[in-house]
Amino acid sequence: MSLLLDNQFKPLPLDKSVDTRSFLEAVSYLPSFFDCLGSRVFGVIKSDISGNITKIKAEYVKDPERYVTLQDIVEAEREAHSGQWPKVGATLALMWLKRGLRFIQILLQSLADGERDENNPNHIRVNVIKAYEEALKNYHGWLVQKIFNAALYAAPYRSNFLMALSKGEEVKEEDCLANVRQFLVNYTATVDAIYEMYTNLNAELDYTV
Ligand code: 0SG
Repeated sequence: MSLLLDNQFKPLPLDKSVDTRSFLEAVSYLPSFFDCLGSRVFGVIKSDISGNITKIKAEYVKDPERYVTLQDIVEAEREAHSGQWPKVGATLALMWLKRGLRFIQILLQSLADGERDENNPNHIRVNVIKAYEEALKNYHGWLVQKIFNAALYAAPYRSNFLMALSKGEEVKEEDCLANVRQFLVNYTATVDAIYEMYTNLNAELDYTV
């Protein structure tokens, strides 16, 4: 079975609101995926993403009936912390988490679209660099960009990466990519909806770390 299809994101309703409980359930499977990527450099990324998820969940469990959608949490924090918002609590955690989710989206889409380095067809560096430049690079200063370069050299081979997505089973590349495409439908809609919400609420920040 496919790791991605086992943990699909839910379709969005017409108003494109993101249900907090379903979202937290879907993203909770992401951190463990980093364990099968091999290198210790992925530990840094895993703990960053896990920290974001923990912060959002901590806010949600305070009042699940009030925080039905992610927007409910962000708006409640805007009211409660008007001086610091949006650089606060779950709003900040979701701002960063959505960038990591966008990175994953662009990486998977690029693989599904068959983009590759013809001289190194079993490498995924071109796909990773594309995802990094579009989703994260603008928010990283030189030190974090150096961490990215280290992570890039630890990137798994395409065949191993696709096998990890298939939970270690030998699956035909075309079948695995078909699963990736199916996973991306709801996943992309969810990530787009979160970005749109940050734009509409004027909650996006562009500082670098
Ligand atoms: C398959 C090959 C993959 C290669 C992967 C390369 C990926 C890029 C690697 C970049 C390395 C990133 C290391 C971490 C960087 C972090 O500093 C930044 C900023 O982190 C935020 O800083 C925190 O996330 C915030 O936490 S919070 O929950 O408490 O709110 C907060 O601390 C904030 C600073 O706050 S402030 O001082 O402003 O108040 N994190 C990122 O850039 C996100 C990195 C996500 C990478 C996703 C990669 C996915 C790879 C998937 C592979 C399938």
